[in-house]
Amino acid sequence: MAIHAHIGVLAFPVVSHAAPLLTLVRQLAAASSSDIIFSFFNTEKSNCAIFSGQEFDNIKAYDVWDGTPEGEAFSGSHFEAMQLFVDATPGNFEKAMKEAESESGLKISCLLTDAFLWFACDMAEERRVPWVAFWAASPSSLSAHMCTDQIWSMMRSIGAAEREEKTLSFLPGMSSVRFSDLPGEILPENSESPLAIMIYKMVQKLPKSTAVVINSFEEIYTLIKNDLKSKFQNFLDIQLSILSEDPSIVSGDSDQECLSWLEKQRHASVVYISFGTVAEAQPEELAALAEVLETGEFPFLWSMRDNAKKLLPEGFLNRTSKFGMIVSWAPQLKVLENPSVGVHMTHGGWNSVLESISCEVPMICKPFLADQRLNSRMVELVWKIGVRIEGGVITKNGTIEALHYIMSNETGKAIRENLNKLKQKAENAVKLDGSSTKNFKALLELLKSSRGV
Ligand code: U2F
Repeated sequence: MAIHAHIGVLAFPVVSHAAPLLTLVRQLAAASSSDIIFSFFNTEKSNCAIFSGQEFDNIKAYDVWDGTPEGEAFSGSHFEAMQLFVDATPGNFEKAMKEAESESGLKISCLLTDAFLWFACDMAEERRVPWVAFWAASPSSLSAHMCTDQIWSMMRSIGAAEREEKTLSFLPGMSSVRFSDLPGEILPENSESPLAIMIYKMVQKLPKSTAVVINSFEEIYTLIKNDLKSKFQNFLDIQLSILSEDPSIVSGDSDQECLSWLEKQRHASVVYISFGTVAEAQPEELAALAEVLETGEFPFLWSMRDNAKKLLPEGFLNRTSKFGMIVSWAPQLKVLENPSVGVHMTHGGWNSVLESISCEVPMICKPFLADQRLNSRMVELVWKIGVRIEGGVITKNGTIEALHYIMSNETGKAIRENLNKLKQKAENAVKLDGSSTKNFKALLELLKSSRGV
């Protein structure tokens, strides 16, 4: 079959952005019967993490420079890595795109990029091709970012003290959300941070995109969705968490070990803890959580980066080894699917929230940054599928209270019923005539109709 379109996919190299983008691309490639090729541009490290050595038909991965000066080994934080990468854009992408065009003999006919990469708007204009932007975080955070100017002007009219409790009732679907729940990048005092600058530039460019794609399902947020639809030429919700059947998900002995351990636990008894790929809890918060797990003998599976383990109380691992397990990376979707998991203690990252919904696991949210406070609010007050840890800080009492709330028959039952209803909606969205399926087909048609030269 003749190839019609060459899609240049530009990823933002953090797991929770690049992995769902690859999931989307894999679904598109599988559905497009070889008339589209995808060149996937991402840093080497991120490509290694998300492809895990696998190859997929019609998708070719290209490594772009991550910005680390040649000959230097990078040893900084996530944020420093992000900054180096941002400084290397768009030149690093341009270089790899030329290589892909020359190898395939096909000009890139459409750009499908992480929405953060706002400069793709200019690239697409220069190349006279469509720009499809993929927003990896939650719909409510996109909605809030798109209203940054309005939020600033409201903030000028209220005192700093009022921010804590005052809600964003002037924004559609946000009446339960407080100013203090907003992502830090929206706040005027952070407007000079590199991430805030990047997102603000994106806000200016997104209305020019041919389409904005988001990992979600329309039925979860009608008012916000309608508002977003009015702001963009095309706004497409595609439910990736349910669509994805990632073969890399159980990727090694340690994954298998933790799934086998779960098999031996009682139904809905295990507390699964993960604060995602970026957030770091304070040492005193880790200590409080460890104490609750140990004294209450709660069965737990804790996904914790190696560098955080040294912050645990001395002897904790030995003393809890009969009922707990700590891993540096868990096959999260498989873990949440396991019936022994009773509660998901999460930072409220968007992918984690969606995964908890699709596996019907109640959440205890401990938000840290970005859209996590917003998502936690929606979890607790709008969807009523979990609780936000009191005061947003892990304390002994707050954790015990939240665990009892979820584990108790009455409140836990209501949460599980709400989860079940949402999960049904998510499943309906990916049925043949579901909203997500329709949006997916619309996106596929859009990509197909872009023509290589
Ligand atoms: C940033 O979020 P994170 O990457 O910290 O968190 P998530 O959006 O929840 O994504 C984490 C993904 O990593 C997977 C998990 C999710 O798909 O299943 N994972 C895993 O498989 N095993 C583990 O041990 C731990 C995680 C940001 F901080 C958030 O505020 C945003 O909402 C998010 C999306 O933009 O990106």
